Amino acid sequence: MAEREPPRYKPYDRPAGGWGAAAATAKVLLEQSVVAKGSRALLAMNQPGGFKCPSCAFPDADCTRKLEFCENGVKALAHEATKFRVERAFFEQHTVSDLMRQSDYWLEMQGRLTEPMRYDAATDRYVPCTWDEAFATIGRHLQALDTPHQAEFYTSGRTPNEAAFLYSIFVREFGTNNFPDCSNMCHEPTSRGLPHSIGIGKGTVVLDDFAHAEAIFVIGQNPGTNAPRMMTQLVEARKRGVPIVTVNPMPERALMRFTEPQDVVQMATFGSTAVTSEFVHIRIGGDLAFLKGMMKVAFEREAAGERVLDDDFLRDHTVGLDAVREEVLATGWASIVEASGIDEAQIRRCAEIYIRSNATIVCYGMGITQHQRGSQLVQQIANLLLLRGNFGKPGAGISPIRGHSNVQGDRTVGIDERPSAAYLDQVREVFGFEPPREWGHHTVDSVQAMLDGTARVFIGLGGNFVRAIPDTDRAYEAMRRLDLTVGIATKLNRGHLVHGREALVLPVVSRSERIETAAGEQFVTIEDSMSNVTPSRGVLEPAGADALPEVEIVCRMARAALPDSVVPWEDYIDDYDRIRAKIAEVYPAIYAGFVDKARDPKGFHLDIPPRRRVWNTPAGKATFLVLPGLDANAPVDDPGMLRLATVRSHDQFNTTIYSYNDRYRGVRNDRMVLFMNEQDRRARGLENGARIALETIADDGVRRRVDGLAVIDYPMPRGSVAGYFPELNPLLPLAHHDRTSGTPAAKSIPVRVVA
Ligand SMILES: Nc1nc2c(c(=O)[nH]1)N[C@H]1C(S)=C(S)[C@@H](COP(=O)(O)OP(=O)(O)OC[C@H]3O[C@@H](n4cnc5c(=O)[nH]c(N)nc54)[C@H](O)[C@@H]3O)O[C@H]1N2
Ligand SMILES: Nc1nc2c(c(=O)[nH]1)N[C@H]1C(S)=C(S)[C@@H](COP(=O)(O)OP(=O)(O)OC[C@H]3O[C@@H](n4cnc5c(=O)[nH]c(N)nc54)[C@H](O)[C@@H]3O)O[C@H]1N2
Ligand SMILES: [Mo]
Repeated sequence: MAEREPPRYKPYDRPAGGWGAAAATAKVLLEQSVVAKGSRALLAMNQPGGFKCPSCAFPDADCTRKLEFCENGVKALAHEATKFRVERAFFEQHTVSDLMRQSDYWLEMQGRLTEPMRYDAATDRYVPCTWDEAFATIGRHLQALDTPHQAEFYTSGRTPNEAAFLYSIFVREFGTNNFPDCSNMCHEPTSRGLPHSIGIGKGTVVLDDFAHAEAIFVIGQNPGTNAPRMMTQLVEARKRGVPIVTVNPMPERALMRFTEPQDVVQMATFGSTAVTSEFVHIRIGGDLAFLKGMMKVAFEREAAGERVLDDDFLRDHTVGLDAVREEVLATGWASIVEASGIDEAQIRRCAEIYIRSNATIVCYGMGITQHQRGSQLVQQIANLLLLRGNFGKPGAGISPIRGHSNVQGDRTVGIDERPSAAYLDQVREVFGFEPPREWGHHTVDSVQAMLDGTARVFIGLGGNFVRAIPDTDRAYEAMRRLDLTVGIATKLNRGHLVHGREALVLPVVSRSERIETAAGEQFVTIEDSMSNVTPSRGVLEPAGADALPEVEIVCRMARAALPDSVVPWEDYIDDYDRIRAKIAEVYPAIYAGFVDKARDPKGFHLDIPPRRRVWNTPAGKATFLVLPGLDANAPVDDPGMLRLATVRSHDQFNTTIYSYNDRYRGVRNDRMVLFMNEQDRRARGLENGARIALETIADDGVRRRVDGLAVIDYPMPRGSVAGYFPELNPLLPLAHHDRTSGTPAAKSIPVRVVA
């Protein structure tokens, strides 16, 4: 592995996308030595009959586009299709303690896992084991627990519907609803907050709506990096003259200027599109105030006799407007301006854009959800959209942009720690066992259970739990006290090195690879961020002859843990249609006819009732919610306090680090970076580029500190700073989360600089 060059920081002033993206695409295929194989696979990615991109959850365009992938999709694929392998010889060479000293990047670059391994304490190494041994170990530990609630069953969002559904049935038959999952750290405020407003915890927009929108708001989201295919929608809208309002403490490059790699003329002429027409430079956590300000403008103008609200819609379809109007009008402008950091004139301009538009889409990401009032922020977006009837008409709606390619699907098919009674009744009906009724653990609860010592087994169906969760240092200690940890994965990661007394690492067949069973070739299904369910069929040979599909691993775990199970687990291993038939039985309202529908290469859309103006709320109507106050986080009384947002670089997928560069933010060869406003830096007497330490401000007696961060001048609002996830997770206290959903408030950590 090449030595790392010295870091460089230099503002990036060219458009995002374009030739830079094309070059990065070629580079990663070369690095992973998969130019031919990768290119072949790319022709099948997001194409009818092919497989779904393993990167983000943004839907594909219709099937007319020739190539349907982006720079970061290629990175995800290249890293999956890599020619490098982590085999038994690798583990012979490295003890787990040695591996612990390597970086996340280095671990990722070692390649694909190929055979099941178990931890051997005597040599501090992973050693090969058979699949039978692995399942027997899991069965033995699960059966030995005093109660099923001592086990935590994590899911990450790359797992397809079929495996996630069976996992949820297995765990419920086993007797617990402990389903921590990546969604608990991500769009849980959408899942938990939005149902109170519109009766469903999913977005209401489909891709085609972007072609009919008259205004688009992009709040707390960095699509140029994290959902690059969405740039096509934004660029096309902008070319039609649709105003695009971006609300972000960081002026993300792709949202400012973007060259469409698919646009031959733009590429040839080095042209680009100015994507954002109105940039709102919000302070971290200022969105509640900003949204309230826009609503205030609308209410003021309504009071002055202007017809700015959709009165018919409000009368026929909503409740609760009066109380919201009263609360918003009672909030003073000075406090709104102070809390958002945005002047009144700009808030009025944004409100004008909103009021003029007859069809508005609001897209949002982690900049909204990862605050202590994340669910309320989502509800405030719904409040704003309701004012002008922006549900159930073309070109309008709320559009949470989900993260993992199947995170929404996993939720839909049962990965839910707080299942409804109706759903549990249905499971009993279809499978013939009595599922547990008490709520289980979400991610934060499960970490707490490990800290308290009540959890004893952790099983991770994908993901990299220890790196994704808050309070890294304490979490490491807690994980090490467990009896058994199991990582079901494509790649070696830190989660396999921070392990329990016994530990297993089990390799899976990945998204881009063929699944062959005794019944022939199988495919899986994926639900994207806009509720389209599509088949995904891998085309490459599996990386390891000994890897198993996730479905088979789940079935065999279930059999090992539940020898007397009433569920015919063996039936599902070979024939995935049988699983889809069961999904259809458990969810008849949305999944009726699934077995046949799944064969349509273009997929199908799951019903979203608000699109029909049907509201499954207690009132039977869309519901305005009063959200008092202005800050998205609890106040902190400390004059030196900075709010820290932990964000993704352009070269990572969550805990997977592709390189140390962050092209659009002008950073090379460094991830230990703190983006800071120049005046905040000077006020602390620091040089640009100086290495400092950050400490969390918290009153729980735990000291949280990260050293060696380079302070970089960056156009951040005063008092707001940003750095990278997962390096900064040691600063994030477990207790600092959204009250409604338990989502860690990773965008608003109160910190101070220490010398
Ligand atoms: N290439 C790539 N693609 C990915 C991922 C990846 O890591 N790499 N991760 C996937 C996953 S799981 C997810 S959830 C998504 C995440 O996609 P995003 O939601 O785009 O994620 P982040 O990079 O965490 O941050 C989003 C933005 O929020 C802004 N922000 C921070 N604080 C605030 C605030 O208080 N208010 C506002 N308005 N904005 C704020 C940040 O400046 C940043 O631009 O992407 C998915 N796609
Ligand atoms: N501070 C801070 N913390 C955060 C966030 C943040 O913004 N800031 N974001 C949060 C968010 S939005 C999320 S979604 C979580 C992400 O948390 P996770 O989903 O747990 O993390 P990933 O890094 O996506 O998981 C990567 C690992 O998944 C495995 N993998 C990849 N593909 C497959 C597959 O097809 N099958 C299986 N079984 N395994 C596979 C590989 O071994 C890889 O190492 O992190 C959260 N944590
Ligand atoms: Mo996510």
